[in-house]
Amino acid sequence: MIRKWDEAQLREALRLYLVMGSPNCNGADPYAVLEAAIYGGVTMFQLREKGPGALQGPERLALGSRLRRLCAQRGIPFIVNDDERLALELEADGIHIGQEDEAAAAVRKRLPQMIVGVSAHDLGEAQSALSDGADYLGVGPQYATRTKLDAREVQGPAGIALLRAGGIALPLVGIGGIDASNASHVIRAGADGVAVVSAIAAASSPREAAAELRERIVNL
Ligand code: TZP
Ligand code: MG
Repeated sequence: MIRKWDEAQLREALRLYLVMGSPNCNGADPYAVLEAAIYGGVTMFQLREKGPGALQGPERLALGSRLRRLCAQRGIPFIVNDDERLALELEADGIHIGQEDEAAAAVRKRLPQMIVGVSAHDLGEAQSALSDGADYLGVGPQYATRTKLDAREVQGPAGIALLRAGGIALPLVGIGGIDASNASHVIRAGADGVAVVSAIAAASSPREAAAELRERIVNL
C-alpha cells in the first residue's frame, strides 16, 4: 500500500483546511478563491459541492478536476466530500465521510491508498472511526454555523478536549463557525488545525482571510 501522506505530514496539512464548493463562494469563481486561499496559507482542501445551486454531473467533474490540479501544483492534499466515485475519478488524495454516509470501515477497505477523514461528534464516534481506520477526524460544530443546515448542536472546543482526554490521539480538526477570532481556542483545546468554509470562501479577500487565520493558529 502506497500512502503519499504520513501521519506527521497529515497533521501539518490539517492546520488550515479549506472546505468549499461553488455555493460557498458568493458568486466568485471557486478556482480563484482556492488559488487566493492557498496564497494566504491554506494547507489542505476539501471539495464539498453541496446545497442549493451545487453543480452536478459533468460540470461538477470539470470543476473538481481544475481544483484537483491546482492542489497538486501547490502540493496540498485534495479531499472529496462523501462521493467515492468522484474521489476516484479525480484521483483525489482522500475522501471525507460523515456519520450519515457510507460506513468508514468499508470505504477504508476499498480505498487503502487514500486519506480517509470522518466526522465525529463524541468519544464513541471517534473510537469507532479510529477502529474503522480513519486517518483524521473532523469535530464540530465548534461554533454556530449557517453553512451546514443540518449541523448538530454546537459543542464548543470542549468537545475536542473531551476526545483528547478520552485518549483519541488521531489527527483532528475542529469545524463549524471558525474564524480568526476563535481559531486559537480550537487549537488550544487539542486540535491539529481548523477546517473552515465561509470565513475564507465568502470573505471579500480569501487570501487575507486565510493569512489572518493562519497567523492566529501558528506559533500559539
Ligand atoms: N460540518 C460541520 S459544521 C460545517 C460542516 C461541513 C460547516 C462549517 O462551515 P463554516 O462556514 O465554516 O461555519
Ligand atoms: Mg456527508
